Amino acid sequence: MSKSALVTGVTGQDGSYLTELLLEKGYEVHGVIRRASTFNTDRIDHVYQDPHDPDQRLILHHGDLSDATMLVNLMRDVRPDEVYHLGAQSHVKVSFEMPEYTGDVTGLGTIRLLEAIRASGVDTRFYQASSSEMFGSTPPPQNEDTPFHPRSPYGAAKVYAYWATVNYREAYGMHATNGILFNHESPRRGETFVTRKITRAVARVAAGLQDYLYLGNLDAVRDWGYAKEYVEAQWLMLQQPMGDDYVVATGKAATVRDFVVEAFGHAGLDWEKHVRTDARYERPSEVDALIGDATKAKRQLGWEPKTDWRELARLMVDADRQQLEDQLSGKLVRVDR
Ligand code: NDP
Ligand code: GDR
Repeated sequence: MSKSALVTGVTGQDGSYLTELLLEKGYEVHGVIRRASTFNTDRIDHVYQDPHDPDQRLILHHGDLSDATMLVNLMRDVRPDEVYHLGAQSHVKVSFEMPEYTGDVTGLGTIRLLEAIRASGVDTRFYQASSSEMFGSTPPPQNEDTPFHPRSPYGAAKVYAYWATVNYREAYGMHATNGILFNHESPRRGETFVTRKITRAVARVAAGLQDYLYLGNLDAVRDWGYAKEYVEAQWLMLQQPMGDDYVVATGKAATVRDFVVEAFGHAGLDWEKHVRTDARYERPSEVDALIGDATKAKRQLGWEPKTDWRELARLMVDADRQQLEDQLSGKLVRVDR
């Protein structure tokens, strides 16, 4: 019999790549989507079949991480073999503007889901989308033993969710796992995260539609990997006999400025003519440097990154240029890269 998985955050960057991977592996996938006044399923439309098709293997459910009753009902009805908890208010800068909401959804939302598993009595495996933001100001390299020192309401909420996951493993013997993922990007990355903001701007500048790109701190160091590869690590973690915690990263460092130089250079543009800084994009407290040590994931999961940040910058620029060209020529734009 084929396995079933429940994915929160199915409409997000990771949710869409993970859904593709699980469908390829023969899973029945249940995704939680938020009710919105506009369509919000762009990233998964290409794998969504006609809901009237009896062989449909991607089933979407309306829900929200703030609604505990709904989560219990869903868990009881679906009884998934695996739960991938990717849903969150995931933007660090926004978390300073909406700290309480971020704590509720990103922190408490995880406890609600863990309690829904317990309340429904379903025997399942649980993946928590933990983050390198939990390390905050603790200097690199960071691994599973590095102490947390979050620098934002988002980071603090993820630390809460991390420990909740560890606690449910210890208290109730749950197969519960934290994937501590470092920044991972793709052509499907949300448009307000720095890499995508840069590559979209490069496409528009190259097309003569925009002159300037405004950014905040150019000196921040990040370890950027390719999202499509990182969801494979998420799946591998839930195939292990026991729940555990794993860092997933490339181990390679670059500054925001380095990424800008690579992205503009790839389109034959001089970044210094087009990039300006604006303090509105700075955070009240910054995370200066994140560089991961994924030795444990390599050893225990057999997982290794393949795409480095330079290649990633180039593939994202190419995708944004193509998408803009399609838009300008009036072609239907589908996210199926
Ligand atoms: P995205 O921001 O692209 O996706 C977030 C998802 O969560 C979306 O599907 C969103 O729905 C959903 N969501 C937001 N609020 C709620 C809510 N109240 N109830 C239910 N669903 C909600 O994030 P990514 O795909 O990049 O990241 C996936 C997870 O991994 C997140 O938890 C993130 O914090 C974490 N993470 C991400 C890293 C990265 O570099 N990408 C690194 C480490 C951790 P909608 O589409 O309707 O907005
Ligand atoms: P981050 O990603 O905060 O690391 O969180 P983001 O791309 O937002 O910022 C990375 C770095 O770039 C600097 N920066 C800017 N950032 C944005 N968004 N916009 C700008 O204009 C800008 N200029 C400079 C930031 O200050 C920061 O140092 C991401 C999210 O996906 C989280 O959910 C995830 O947990 C972590 O990665 C790991």
